[in-house]
Amino acid sequence: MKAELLRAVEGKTARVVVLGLGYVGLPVACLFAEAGFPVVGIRRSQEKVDMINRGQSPIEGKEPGLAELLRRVVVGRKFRATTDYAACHQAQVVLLAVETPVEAETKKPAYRALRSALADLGPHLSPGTLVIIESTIAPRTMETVVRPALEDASGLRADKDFFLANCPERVMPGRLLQNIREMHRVVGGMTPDAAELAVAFYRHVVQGDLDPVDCITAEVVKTAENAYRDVQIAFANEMALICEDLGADVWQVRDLVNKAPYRAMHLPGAGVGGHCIPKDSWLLIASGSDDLQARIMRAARAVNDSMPLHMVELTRRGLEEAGVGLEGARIAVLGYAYLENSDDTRNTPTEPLVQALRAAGAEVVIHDPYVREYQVPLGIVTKGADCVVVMVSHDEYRLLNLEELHGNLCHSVLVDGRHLVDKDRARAAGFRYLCVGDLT
Ligand code: SAJ
Repeated sequence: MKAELLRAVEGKTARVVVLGLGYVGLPVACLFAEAGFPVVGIRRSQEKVDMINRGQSPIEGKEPGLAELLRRVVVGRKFRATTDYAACHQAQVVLLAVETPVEAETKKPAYRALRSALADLGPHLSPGTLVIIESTIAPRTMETVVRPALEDASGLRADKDFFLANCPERVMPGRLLQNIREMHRVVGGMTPDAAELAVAFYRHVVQGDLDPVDCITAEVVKTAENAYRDVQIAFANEMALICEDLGADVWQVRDLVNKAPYRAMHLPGAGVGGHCIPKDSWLLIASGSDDLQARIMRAARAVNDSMPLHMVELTRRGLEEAGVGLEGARIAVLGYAYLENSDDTRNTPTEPLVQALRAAGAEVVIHDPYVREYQVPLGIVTKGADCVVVMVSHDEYRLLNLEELHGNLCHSVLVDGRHLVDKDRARAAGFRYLCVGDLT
């Protein structure tokens, strides 16, 4: 079984199916098609499938090379999309890249999409297939969720009839193709054979290291690398709050701290969004026994989740200094995406900010050049506003004409959640300027 599959993988004749054609699945499918494999992608939305089969990428935002690559592999008939899971029947390698969020209240893994994909794949799973989970999953998920779900749905036995691996994705919006090609990857196998087959498969696309490990290690590495980042960002945010309280400028403090060797203080900001960082600490913690403490990670999540509400307090303070109450104030919020120059709005910090401002009685209008429903011209959004709140450091906002903006506003309060606007320039243009981490 292994030798036959290894030959097909090394010879690039193995039929590949990618389940989930989102930010992870679509670029992966295109890259394996470009490498020469026959690839079929499966997505539930017929509209998105039709778009992809026309060679059009459903992913907006700046993704260098993706639209061209997709067009090339579709025209070259190396890649097609479908909604029909029956395409899995012919597959020799199945990549699964579906969302794995956590429940809002319990913070426990919400595996609806994962379980649904496994249940749909199972009946079409053929003996000798390599199944690779690219989604980020809590440690022990391969053993306690993926293996039993596939065995029950297929009637086959993992390791005996098919191979199971976990190769967590490491992609970032804005750099999807580059990340997949260049990033080192941890390749977890339920057996050494599974890891060996997965390494041979990824070698056709990945230039970085491919490190074969067992599945629990792969699951821990992926969730830990993002929990680590969340803690680093929380430290920067806590420093911002301390500097505001002490009358220091956290941005200057950060620059000077980072001159010390081995320091790399992250950027404070208006909050931590996205489909990775806010949830992966919870995925990591969820896997442990009930008496597992994980105090630092829980505290980091609380600090980062508090930042949008801190932005509300800075807005309240700026308006009060201008003699305006939050209730009835017109507030222009710049940026709804969770990340600069991206259309991705998952877990955006702007949402809790807007909800809290509206709950306080403010009239809130939103602008975002990348998010369709908020692409109203900036001049219209800010017209007559009492306050502008910068939540995302889109390039467009770096070029704000502050004098023009000042003339457009009723009260000139500027609250900067990303240290985007130069403090002296803002004040010279007549703004009452407050920045997260710097109230000097
Ligand atoms: N953020 C800060 N301060 C920072 C860095 C980020 O407030 O110093 C905020 C961002 O504004 C955003 C959120 O955190 O709201 C997440 O930003 P991110 O740069 O971590 O971007 P993501 O969510 O796309 O994270 C991905 C992750 N990649 C994967 O999970 C494969 C993460 O591991 C990467 O480190 C990160 O990209 C990256 O480095 O760009």
